[in-house]
Amino acid sequence: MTSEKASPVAVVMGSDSDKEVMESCIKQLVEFGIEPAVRIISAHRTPDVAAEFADSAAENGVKVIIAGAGMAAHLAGALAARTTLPVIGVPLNSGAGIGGMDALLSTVQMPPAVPVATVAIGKAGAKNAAILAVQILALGDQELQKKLADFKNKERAQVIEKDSALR
Ligand code: RP5
Repeated sequence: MTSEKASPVAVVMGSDSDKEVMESCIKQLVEFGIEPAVRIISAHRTPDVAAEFADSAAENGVKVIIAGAGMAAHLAGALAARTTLPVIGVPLNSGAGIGGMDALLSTVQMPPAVPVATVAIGKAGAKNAAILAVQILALGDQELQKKLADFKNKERAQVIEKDSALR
């Protein structure tokens, strides 16, 4: 993992206990050739750092922010409140016994004017957050568009292969 590095994608998580799940996001970005800047920042425990990070993200070259957090997950929203960069929120299952529904609702239910593009709970969402970030960056990057097309074709081929194996 890297930190404080100029990268078009920043992956922020609320705690080091989120690291294992958010690794799926980081790994997927790296597969697309993007080494993200990775930070642990808590909307509740380090709100000053969250504000400073959001305020300076655009000038630091960040184009998309991915924020993963569990429980009353305000991280993505708190960052989105202070930047015009797109923010993708990954709700995490903190193990509080409600399967991540707490984080899902906290992340997705943003008020009008402050959107957070919320993906699924946990690893699947973390992976999709990376793909969505790449899709956003690919709007202005033909090389990334090609990588995305190859990725989708590979996914398609795998399903066809599994279907053939089953038949
Ligand atoms: C959230 O609370 C974090 O994102 C994490 O998912 C959860 C629990 O944090 P720890 O108590 O494990 O640091 O802020």
